[in-house]
Amino acid sequence: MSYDLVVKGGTVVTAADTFVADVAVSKGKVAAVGQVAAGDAKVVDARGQIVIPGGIDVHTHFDMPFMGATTADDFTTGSTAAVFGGTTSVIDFAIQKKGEALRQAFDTWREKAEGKSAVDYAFHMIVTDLPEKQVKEMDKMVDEGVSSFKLFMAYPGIFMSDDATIFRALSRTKENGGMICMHAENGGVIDVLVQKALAEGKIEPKYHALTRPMSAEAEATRRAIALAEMAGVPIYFVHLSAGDAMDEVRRARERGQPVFAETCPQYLYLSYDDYERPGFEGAKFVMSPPLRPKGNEERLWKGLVRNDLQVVSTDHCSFCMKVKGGKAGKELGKKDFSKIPNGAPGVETRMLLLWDAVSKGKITQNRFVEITSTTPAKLFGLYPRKGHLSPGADADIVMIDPRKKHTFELKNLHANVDYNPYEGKTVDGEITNVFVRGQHMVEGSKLLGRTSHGHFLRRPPRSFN
Ligand code: DUC
Ligand code: ZN
Ligand code: ZN
Repeated sequence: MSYDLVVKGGTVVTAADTFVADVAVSKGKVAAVGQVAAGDAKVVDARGQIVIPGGIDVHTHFDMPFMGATTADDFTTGSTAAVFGGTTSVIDFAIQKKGEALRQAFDTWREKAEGKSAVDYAFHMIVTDLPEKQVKEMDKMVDEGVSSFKLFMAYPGIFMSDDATIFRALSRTKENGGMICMHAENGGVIDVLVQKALAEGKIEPKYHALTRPMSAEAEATRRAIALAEMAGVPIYFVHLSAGDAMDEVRRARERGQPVFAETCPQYLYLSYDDYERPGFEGAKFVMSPPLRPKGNEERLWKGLVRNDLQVVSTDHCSFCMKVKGGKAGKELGKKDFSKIPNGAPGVETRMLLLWDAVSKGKITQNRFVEITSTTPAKLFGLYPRKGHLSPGADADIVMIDPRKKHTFELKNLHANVDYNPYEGKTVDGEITNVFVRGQHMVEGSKLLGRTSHGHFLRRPPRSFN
């Protein structure tokens, strides 16, 4: 058997096992895992390094218009940041404008991504408008490989759906095999709290967090779980931040309901205290849901260990602080926290932040692979093509040198954004090589592959109930 590439002698870590092996690649696919004769193949020495299936980030927003701004990263810069950070596939969000056909939103986002992504990409569809006559459009999207839909219980007037719309969408996924991804925060209550704070002259970034309490997330999570139960379908919670919301997920799972949830590194590593930074600094951390008080992160870590939470994604939604390239920044909200574009970067830092947790003994190596790659692939129809290193899988391979340390510095990161939430933080481990479908994309700090290498991934309907 002849191969194109052999990643030689590394410690292969999958969600299930850890073993020393070579990974042989032929025509972009894993051809063998074991001891192989490299022959004429290109050999990359992985001795002493960790070899894992490429990270899958199921929550990014590239080239997204939102709150009077547009995210700093388009598909080119966002996917370049992803691949340097050890993420080889992303699922981004196409957004349906009110009154628009879902198909139109899909076409718009395909155009934004086509030929401009270093990593493979798929889409969820953000549904903002779903009258009864449009419900069947969801089926067409599932047929096109967009088999998950995000709905919002927050952002009234922009994204928020009422319970009837949510129930309609959930019920339709029973017919078409789609999955609903839910942004669970009680938008009506939050709006009242925001208006009250502003009327009292409370305008600083920290009031973003103080007007979005944990119970607003827990209540919406509980309500969405009940709606999914009535519809008889699974549900997936995006960017779960609050321990109290996680408890709702845990209780539902203990009852046997198919409920899943992701959290994000910002909720594991940052806290409300970051809003108290001097001046307008707190705006860097304005995202929804907001960062929570110290102590909450320990509940989430426990939840990741116990499988109350199944995935860590990023919600990469990068806005610059200042105007850049004609795009407005977070300074839009200098005099009113409610006008700060919500979101923060994270796609490049996720894998190492989580590897650091392995090194510090918070999670095992296998759990690290499970929550960053294997389970995301399984829940969103990419498995076994993605999320695992076994013959027949795409050769999306990441090498981490566990003997090295890495310090996050804006000047070395690849996102097109003027700050980094983890600036100066040193973590254990360094990403040394990244391959996407066998193509050597990253070696150290060098980009070897093209930023047009990524393919659109059609995802099949859900295979579980
Ligand atoms: N949360 C954010 O922080 N940004 C984009 C949308 C969202 O739900
Ligand atoms: Zn959201
Ligand atoms: Zn998001």
